[in-house]
Amino acid sequence: MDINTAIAEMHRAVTLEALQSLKVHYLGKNGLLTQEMKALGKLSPEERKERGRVLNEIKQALENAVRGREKELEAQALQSQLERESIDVSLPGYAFPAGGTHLTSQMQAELLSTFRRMGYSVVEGPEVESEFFNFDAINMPDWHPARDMQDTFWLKDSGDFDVMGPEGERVNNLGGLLMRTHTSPMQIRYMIEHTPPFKIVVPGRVFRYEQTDASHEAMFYQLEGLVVGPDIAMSDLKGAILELARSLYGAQAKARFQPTYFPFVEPGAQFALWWPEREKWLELGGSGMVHPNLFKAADDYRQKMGLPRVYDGMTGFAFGMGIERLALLRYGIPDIRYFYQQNRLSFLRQFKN
Ligand code: YSA
Repeated sequence: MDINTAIAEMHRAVTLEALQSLKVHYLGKNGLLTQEMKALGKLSPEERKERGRVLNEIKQALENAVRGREKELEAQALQSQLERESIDVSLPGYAFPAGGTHLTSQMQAELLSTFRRMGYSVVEGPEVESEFFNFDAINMPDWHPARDMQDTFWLKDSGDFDVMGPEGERVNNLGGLLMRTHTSPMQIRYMIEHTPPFKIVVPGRVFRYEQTDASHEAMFYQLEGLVVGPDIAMSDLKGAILELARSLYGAQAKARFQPTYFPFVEPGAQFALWWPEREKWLELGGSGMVHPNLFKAADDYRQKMGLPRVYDGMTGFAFGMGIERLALLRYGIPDIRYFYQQNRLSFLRQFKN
């Protein structure tokens, strides 16, 4: 074994693993130096003493060489790790995409805040509705031709639902289940559970089984309004819609009512708002004075549930409008299908708030 060769090899080791195997090769249990140490026993005492001293010096020198190289390699490893993991704080960061409020939600929030200012409460109702609330209770029994005006998604095999009274007796049959075709069923739901006077608006999704086109979606949002009290008149309805027009389009805005038919109001009127800036009328929805049959339906239901009748002598107005329709007209959007079906971010981002 040549000590100079051994030390030179150790200095040339480029990794800690290579150095470790050299250490084993020379100093390990069966290493070259260890073998020479073991051979000492065969020498005479004189020779053993001298050879032993030399071998110890060699051992010392090899161990020093291993330790020295180990330190160098460890320092190198640390250095390259630091270089690898260093962070350049001056590099530009990543911009994380932030979401925005959907155009329909923005429109809805604006409408709700207008009505809140006028003292209305905001309530919501179920999207899966019964035939009873969606049609029968609002004066559209199953023979009524007006049912055809709103093609319906029925829930498959939903069966009929019964409502039980306080004594466990069958109070009402709610018919089958469907996706509500408008927000009007909330008129009856609310009247059953509350005592007048009240003013509510009901925002929500509605569903119609119909061919989509530039102004018709199968799923869209409506805003329903209902005001009931002892002396509510048609002029109150006109005042509320005019206030809505002014809040959306400023002091010059106007509202227009034209007679039309909805089973749940008498008289009924469709309404439009005048947009002074563009000088045009925007047809927004339907409205009218609550039909006496709705008050009767609500009171009959209450009575069956053991609640007092509270709608005798009451009058009220109601209205319903399409929320997307308002946004379409306001921004001149050519097709309602941009809102949901195509999910096109380039469209939605134009209305980022
Ligand atoms: C009428 C009188 C009341 O006292 C209360 C409410 C109403 C509104 C009634 N419930 C209703 O749904 N009437 S409607 O079928 O004419 O729809 C109202 C508004 O919803 C429309 O004016 C339109 O703006 C919007 N709309 C209707 N079908 C639509 C639609 N928007 C998008 N896609 C469709 N398929």
